[in-house]
Amino acid sequence: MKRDAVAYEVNFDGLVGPTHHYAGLAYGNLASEKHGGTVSNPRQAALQGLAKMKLLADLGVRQAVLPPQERPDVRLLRRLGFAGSDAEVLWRARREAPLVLAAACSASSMWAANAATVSPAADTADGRTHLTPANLASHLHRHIEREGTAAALKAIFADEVCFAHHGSLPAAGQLGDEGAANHTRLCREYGGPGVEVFVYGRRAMGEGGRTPGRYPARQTLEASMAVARLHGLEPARTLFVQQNPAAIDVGVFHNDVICVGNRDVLFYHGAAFAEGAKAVEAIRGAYARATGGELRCVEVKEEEVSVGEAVGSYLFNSQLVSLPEGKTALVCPQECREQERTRRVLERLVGGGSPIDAVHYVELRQSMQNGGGPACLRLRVVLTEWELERTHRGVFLTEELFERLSGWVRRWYRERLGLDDLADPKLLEESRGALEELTEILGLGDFYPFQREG
Ligand code: SUG
Repeated sequence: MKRDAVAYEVNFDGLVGPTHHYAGLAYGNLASEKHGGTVSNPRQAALQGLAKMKLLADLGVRQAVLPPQERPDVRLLRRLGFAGSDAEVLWRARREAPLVLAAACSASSMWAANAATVSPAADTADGRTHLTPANLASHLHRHIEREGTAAALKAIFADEVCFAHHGSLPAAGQLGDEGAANHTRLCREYGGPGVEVFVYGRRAMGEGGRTPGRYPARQTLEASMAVARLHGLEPARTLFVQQNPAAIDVGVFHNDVICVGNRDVLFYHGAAFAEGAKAVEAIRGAYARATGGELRCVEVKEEEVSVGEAVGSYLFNSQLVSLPEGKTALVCPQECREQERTRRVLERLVGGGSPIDAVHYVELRQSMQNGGGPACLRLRVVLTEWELERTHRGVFLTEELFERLSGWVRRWYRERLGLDDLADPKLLEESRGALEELTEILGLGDFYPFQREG
C-alpha cells in the first residue's frame, strides 16, 4: 500500500435535510427533550450548516458534504405494518404512532460525527483507510441511518485499493456504537502514526463497572473494541477510556459533548472521564510512546465551567482545527459567547499560554436545539493526496458548490415545520424533488432508493 506522509483532515458535514424537525426523540439529550413539539425552520437549519462549512473552507480547512438521507422513510413505516399508498401510510402512522412517524422523518443524519468511525491509513494494519458506519442502536430514528450512511460512504470513497468499508456492528444494545462522537485521534502530523482513543459509556458484557443511573450510556466497550479490531489498529496505539457516568446523567450523551482533540491538543472538561486524571495520564503516555512528542492538555475545571454549563453551551462540541499557517482555531457555537463563564474561559485560552490561537463563533441554533453543535455536524476523514485523488470530487465544497447548495435550499426547503406537517404528502413530494436535484448537483447518480424504485 502506498503511504504518503502528507495528509489532510477533511471535514464531511451532514447537509441538513428538508424534514428537520423537533420531536424530542433523543432520550438523555436535554436540548432535544426540551424542544420536542416546537416548530422548526428546516431552511434556516440547512443554511446555518452551510454557513459553518463555508467558514471552515474560508479558514483553509478542507470541507465536503454528506448528502441527507431519504426521509420520510416510507419503507420503514411499511415494515412496521402501515399499508396503502404513500399518503395513506403517512396518515395512518400520524394517527396511530406519531413518534414513529417523527422517527421516520428525522433529519438526524446531519450529525455526521455519528455516521461512522474512520481510521486513517497511517493507523491500520493494511495501510487502507477503514470506515465502519455506526449502528446507532440506541434510538430508532438514528438506527435507520446506517444503510444510507454505508451507501454514501461507499459512493464517496469508492476505491477499494485505499478504502476498506465494514458493515455496521450487529444492532444489539450490548454493541451500541455511535461512531466518531466517541472516538478521538491524536497525532503529530495527520499522515503520521496516531493514537486512537475510544471513549465508551459502559461495559455491557461481563463483570460490572460503573454505569449511569438516569440516562443511557449509548456506546459500549464491546462495540469500541470490535471497531478497533475491524480496523486492524495496533494495540499499543489504541486506548479504551470510560466516560464519566455522572456526566452522562447530566446530559453528556456522547463524549464529544465534553471533550475534543486534534493532533497534539486535547481540550476537555475535568469531569469527562470515569478515571479522571488517570485517564488523561494514560492518553498522554500512549501519545508520547507513539509519536515521541508531548500531548498538550487543556483542561477546564468544574469551578470554571460546570458539566451542566458545558452541556448548555456545547463548549467542548467545538471543532478544533489546524489552519494552513500552523495555527489552531476553535470553532464554537455562539451560545459559548452568550454565556459569560464560557466566554471568559475562551478569552483566557486565546489570551496566551494555550495551544488555541483563535476562536470563531457560529450560529447553529436550529441544530443546537436538537442537541447538535459544530462538532456533531462533521465527520473527520484524514486523507493523503493519493486518497484525495480517489475520493468523489462532487462533494467538496467550492465557492460554486456553496452557491448552488444555498440556492437549492432556498428553492425547496420550508421555513416552518411542525409535527402535524410530517404526514403531509406534499412534504414527501418536496423532499424527493429536492433530493433528486441534489444528486445531480453532487454528481451522485441515482443514489436514493426512491430513484431506483421509480
Ligand atoms: O443523537 N439529536 C442527536 C444529536 C446528535 C449529536 N451528535 C453528537 N454529539 N456527535 C442525538 O441525540 C434529536 C432528534 C429529535 O429529537 O428529533 C437527536 O437525535
